[in-house]
Amino acid sequence: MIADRCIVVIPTYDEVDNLELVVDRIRACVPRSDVLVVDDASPDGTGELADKLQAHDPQVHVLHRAAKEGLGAAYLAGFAWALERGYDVIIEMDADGSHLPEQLPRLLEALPGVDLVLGSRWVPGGRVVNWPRRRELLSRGGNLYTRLALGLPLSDATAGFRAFRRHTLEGIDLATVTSQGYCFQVELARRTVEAGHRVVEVPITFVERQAGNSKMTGEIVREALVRVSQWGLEHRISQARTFLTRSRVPQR
Ligand SMILES: Nc1nc2c(ncn2[C@@H]2O[C@H](COP(=O)(O)OP(=O)(O)OP(=O)(O)O)[C@@H](O)[C@H]2O)c(=O)[nH]1
Ligand SMILES: [Mg+2]
Repeated sequence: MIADRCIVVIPTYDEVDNLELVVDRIRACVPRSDVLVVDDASPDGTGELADKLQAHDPQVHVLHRAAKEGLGAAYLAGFAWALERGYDVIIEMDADGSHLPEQLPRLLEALPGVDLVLGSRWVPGGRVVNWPRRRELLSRGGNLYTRLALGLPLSDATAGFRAFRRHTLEGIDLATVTSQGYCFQVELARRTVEAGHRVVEVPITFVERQAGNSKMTGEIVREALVRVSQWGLEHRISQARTFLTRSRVPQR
């Protein structure tokens, strides 16, 4: 396990005030892990800052993308980069300080014997700090709806602090993943569970960003609502089909 090659993939858009601290903390907390910053041509100079960090540390890498295409597309590009280079463990993490690098070891410790570890706010021991009530309600409500609609046995399917084994990502047809915002996290969690992979949730502390602006938009919420409802309907139809097939009286 300790010999596994790990990489933390961090998508960034306008995170110039957050990136250096988060990268430093990751390198201090899990020195054996590499870091890949996936920047979508941030106008605030985040990409240039990432280049500077890379120049000083051979374990920091940067993937520059031409334009802002959303969290999902950035992660897919980062995963492809990491899989091509043979990493065994691929970790998702935000740049804004909401995910604590100090809790990375906790995620990695839970990985033996499972395929995906989710850092979860909504399991016992998980918590949020300084999050506006409105955001907490949105996250709790969204997760409850997701669980009920999709029958997913997860408390925090929208969480973005996770550790995948490479074979878990290889077992998902990433070319067909099209979600952009939070929904990307739900889509990956759902596909992982459907592929029969083992998922565990470990409690994390999620801290509201102190610098920079949230990229959350109404469109991101709308995308999640529409897609989760669609997948929920498909899930129920397939359950009903299975039930009808099983309950059919055998014909002679
Ligand atoms: N490369 C890239 N990164 C993005 C994009 N949108 C968001 N990000 C990054 O994805 C991470 C999560 O985005 P946030 O803006 O923090 O969104 P959030 O965590 O859902 O919202 P808050 O809780 O309000 O911060 C951050 O590191 C962002 O910089 C994008 O289009 N491209
Ligand atoms: Mg954030």
